[in-house]
Amino acid sequence: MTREEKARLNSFVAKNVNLLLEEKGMTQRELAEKVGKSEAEVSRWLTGRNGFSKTAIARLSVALGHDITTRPVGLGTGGNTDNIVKHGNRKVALITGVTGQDGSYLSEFLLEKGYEVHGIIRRSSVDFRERIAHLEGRPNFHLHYADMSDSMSIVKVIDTVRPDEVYNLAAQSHVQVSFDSPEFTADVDAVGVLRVLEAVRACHLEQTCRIYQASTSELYGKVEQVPQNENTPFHPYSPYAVAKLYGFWIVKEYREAYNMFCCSGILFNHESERRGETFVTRKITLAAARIAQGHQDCLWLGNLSSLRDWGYAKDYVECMWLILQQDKPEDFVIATGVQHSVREFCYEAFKCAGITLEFSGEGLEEKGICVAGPKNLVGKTLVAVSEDFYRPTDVVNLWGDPTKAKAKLKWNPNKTSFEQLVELMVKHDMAKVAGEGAAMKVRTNLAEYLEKGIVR
Ligand code: NAP
Ligand code: G4F
Repeated sequence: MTREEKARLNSFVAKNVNLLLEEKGMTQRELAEKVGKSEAEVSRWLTGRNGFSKTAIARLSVALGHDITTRPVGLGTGGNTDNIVKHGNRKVALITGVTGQDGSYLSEFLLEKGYEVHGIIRRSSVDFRERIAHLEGRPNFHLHYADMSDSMSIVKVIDTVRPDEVYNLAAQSHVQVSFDSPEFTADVDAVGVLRVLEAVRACHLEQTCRIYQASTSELYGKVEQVPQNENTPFHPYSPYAVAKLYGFWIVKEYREAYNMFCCSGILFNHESERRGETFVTRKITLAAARIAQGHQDCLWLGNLSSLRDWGYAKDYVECMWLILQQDKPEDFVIATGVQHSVREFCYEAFKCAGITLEFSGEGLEEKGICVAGPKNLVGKTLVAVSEDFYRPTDVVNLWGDPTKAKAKLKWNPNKTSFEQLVELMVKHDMAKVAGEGAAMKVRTNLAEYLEKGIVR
């Protein structure tokens, strides 16, 4: 057997075992106990990191009551499997950035569709996987260590998983941080994309594997046209955007040069209860909740007049999938088509927390004062402006035109309105702050750090 044939057999057998586990509602731990192996060893088999010896195949077949070298027939697949189960087999997706906001929602979405989902995680001193903790241990959900700055690790994972679809979401995604760490941002957000494309080619998957690239409205930067669509010129306006521009063009280049099915979704800002706490929307909803519950005095922000087209992340991951299901590879703008300022987001969020704000003053002197709400807050300045949160160059007028996505992907950009988005985020954060109790001191310190500009 050639190396390639062996790899194919291993991946076939691993998929069978996964299908059977799900069908029987058996966990990896239970299977490990049945075959007398450690859970780690079983996990290595199931994720294709270890090949199957003849003995392993025999033991697993007995434990699962089926010859695992033949495809189980008529297995239930769970969830919506439209267009997914090919030849009785699951589609395999690899997600980079699986621990992030979008990665976690996309994992849920693809598992629901019947995919086998693999995610890349990177080593960190704190094991912070809060967003995907509820998915770990599921039979069709697997994690692999790799890093976007490490080509070999990416090649190894792609060779092991042999995905049908790659969703490249991993990035240093904070625009302001990209001014502090421009080289790291370029390495991960620009060259990282190239590494994924080359890894797919190195594993000879370029004609079968479809690739989604997480591109961004930041490409429009110092905008040259409003609203922005697929034909609007790019003018990147931060190290982050410049790196992402490379990602966009290298994807287009590989599509044309090697006929690969690789596409960019040019996504406008999308937020959720899982949004990182230093992006402006989440910083506001958390602060509104803390201020309403007496754990923070004032929220310090930067440019309140900046305009964004904010959507709900859970709605947006569907587009990533839809883009890869098209007949031909194309790039799409994904946005709501509705624009609001940071000031309006603040007003709405505090309103959801029971506080009415009135803004007065300009620039650094602008203040958001409580004019109605809890007695102890009325008359107080609850929102103020700090130079710390201004950027060397700021993108101030993002407004997307989702016409193409509506027509070709049949996607509804207005499933969740701006008001609903703010409300669901504030509701979540009101409950989070109320439940924090013992940890409140830590959170209060975070609020102080935010105020001092130590954490953006
Ligand atoms: P996010 O919450 O910041 O998640 C970023 C993910 O990338 C995390 O899983 C992170 O891992 C991972 N990552 C960062 N550096 C890595 C490295 N060197 N190796 C491996 N993984 C690495 O971002 P998001 O909001 O979900 O956004 C997903 C993607 O869409 C990003 O590429 C972002 O630039 C792009 N995008 C986002 C928006 C938006 O509004 N959310 C709009 C347009 C485009 P850790 O958990 O270990 O940090
Ligand atoms: O929430 P932001 O940090 O998001 P930004 O810069 O738009 O980037 C996000 O969306 C992009 C898509 O357009 C993604 F590509 C990117 O990965 C990320 O997810 O800032 C939004 C606006 C900016 O104009 C900023 O200057 O809010 C302004 N802002 C005002 N005060 C603030 C603050 N931003 C932050 N983070 N913190 C503030 O205190």
